[in-house]
Amino acid sequence: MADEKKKLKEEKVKPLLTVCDASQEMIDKAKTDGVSLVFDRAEAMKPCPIGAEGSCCKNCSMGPCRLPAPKKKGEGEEKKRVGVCGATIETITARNFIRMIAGGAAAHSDHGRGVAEVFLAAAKGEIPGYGVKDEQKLYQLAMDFGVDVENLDTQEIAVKVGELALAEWGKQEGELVMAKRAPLKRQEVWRKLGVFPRGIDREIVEIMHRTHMGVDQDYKNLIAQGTRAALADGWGGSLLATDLQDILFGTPVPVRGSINLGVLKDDEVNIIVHGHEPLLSEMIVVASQEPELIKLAKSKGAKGINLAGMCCTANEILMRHGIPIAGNFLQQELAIVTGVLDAMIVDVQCEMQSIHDVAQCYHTEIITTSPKAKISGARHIEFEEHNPIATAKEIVTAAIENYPRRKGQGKIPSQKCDTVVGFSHETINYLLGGMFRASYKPLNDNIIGGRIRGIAGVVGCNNVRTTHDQAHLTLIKELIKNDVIVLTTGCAAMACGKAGLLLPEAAAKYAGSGLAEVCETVGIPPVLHMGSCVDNSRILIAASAVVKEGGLGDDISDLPAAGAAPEWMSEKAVSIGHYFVASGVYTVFGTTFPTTGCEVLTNYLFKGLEAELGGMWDFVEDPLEMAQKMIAHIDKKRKALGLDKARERVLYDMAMRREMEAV
Ligand code: BF8
Repeated sequence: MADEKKKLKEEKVKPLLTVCDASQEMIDKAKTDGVSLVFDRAEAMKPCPIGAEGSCCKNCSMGPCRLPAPKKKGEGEEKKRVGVCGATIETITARNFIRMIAGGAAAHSDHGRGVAEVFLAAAKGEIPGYGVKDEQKLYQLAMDFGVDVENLDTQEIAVKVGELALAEWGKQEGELVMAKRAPLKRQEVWRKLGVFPRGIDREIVEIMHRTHMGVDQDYKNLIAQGTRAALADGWGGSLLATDLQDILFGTPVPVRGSINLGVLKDDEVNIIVHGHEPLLSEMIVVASQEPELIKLAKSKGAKGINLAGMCCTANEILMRHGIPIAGNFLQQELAIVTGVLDAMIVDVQCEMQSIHDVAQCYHTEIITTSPKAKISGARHIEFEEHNPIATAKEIVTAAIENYPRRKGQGKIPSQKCDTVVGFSHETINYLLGGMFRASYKPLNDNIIGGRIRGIAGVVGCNNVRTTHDQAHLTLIKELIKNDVIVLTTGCAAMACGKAGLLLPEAAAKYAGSGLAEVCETVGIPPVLHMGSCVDNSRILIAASAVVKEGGLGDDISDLPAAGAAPEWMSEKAVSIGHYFVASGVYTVFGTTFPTTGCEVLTNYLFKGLEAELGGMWDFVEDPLEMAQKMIAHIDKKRKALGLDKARERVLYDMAMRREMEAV
């Protein structure tokens, strides 16, 4: 550990851009080609220190009011920190923070609404090619909504579920139905604090109202509304998106795939689907396998059509179809730099506008598909949701037509790694307990017995302000080494995939002896890929299932568990982080934290919230220190549950065993 710390310290002097060799190769190629990338722009433009700390208010035209941290500390100094209207630094920072939650919750939830609309149309038989793939999950959701499953046929149930789900966005009164999947004690916490979410849209709009000039000027009251909106995201919009996608496209089961830029092929038409919604990409998978389109590709001189994913769309289609992943957030420009990408199809979220500029230097066609997300200058082929296969064929045809325009050979990095993905909550249940007695009991027993020390969710983005993928990998390796099983989603999951952590073999190589023993017995990796960012809701459901199984307390906040997003960058990450905190989880962010300009608010988020919600925020830059803090929290929870002795015993047994082996 001392060596690793020293290495990290040295790199701080001259930080690496990435720890991904394929990415470094393409960064070098871009330099030779004279192409500017996100890494170059980040070097040229340093973040505004006042904005980065959340201390700038631009919510009216009397400002912007910039309130840098005082050189001297103390209450008197803080009192001087007010905006033109008199808004205190606490109010300003809290407003900025919950506006980030609103942005993130809106992104996930509007994605979910889109899925619900398509689901309802598909249920009515209006979309050829889409239908119910997971009936059992449909019945489960129908029962949550109180639909009479006994007396209706599958189609009628699906229509009712679609209507009731869609109504959750516009609901004005009452409680969100899906949030009742949380443990009862957790629900009571929310009710007592008055933060049980109502309609999804309502909570987001209320943030925008309360943060308008001259409205809510009490930082705790502002954060409470942030809590309600974040919960509406995690237990509402995101959870509905996940469930409805599973019903429409199938609940993921473990599947092998491969990941990194090496999945591109120099003699095939390469198409990358990049974004978040699986609605169109599901049909692009179908279109790319159509014999007539493969024939067309061959007529242009290609050997076939090679489809790959990027960002969260990649997670969705890898989990359901085994389609390879080309890379995570910071690799989107790099895929174009290979010179062999014939089309990049984008829908919504996390698409850098610069992909269009980078594409100008090669031959790649950027095709936008959502009316909500166009890029100036890029080609737009709108996703016709009532006839998705027609749109998909048009897009694949455009990519094929572009293949002969490649400028020269291109260069594809050799790196690609095998992965096993698709650990939905249901799959974990089956794998642990067996098909006929699906249960979390073996997991709980192993946590109680101490082989597994605890559970960590490590999720989130890449951020160009820190070395690409490094914090994810350092943190996760340290956690599994200490017998903490890791659940992962989003770009963090892809970083793990590229480093070989999503393979069952990784248990013997990286995990502590207790965790390795469990993984080897069940045949799972020590890091479980659970999907895209909306699928963080799967982690909430898995945590609730662990509570309901018994023996580890009666609330999520009792579990020996922690969460982290070491390379976060998006507003969606803030919403996710806050719904984990509000669900009772100790949650740590790395790289930067958006309230550090206000000590009072930061203390409230990092310490004060624990007394109210059982979960709290933290910010740690060094990923090894982050791991130690998460493990300390896990141990604190083990102790509260009276499980510290069990682990000591297990460790003693292991030591004894090793000693015996040595003899
Ligand atoms: O939604 S992890 S960079 S791709 S925001 Fe974006 Fe972050 Fe990646 Fe998925 Ni999530």
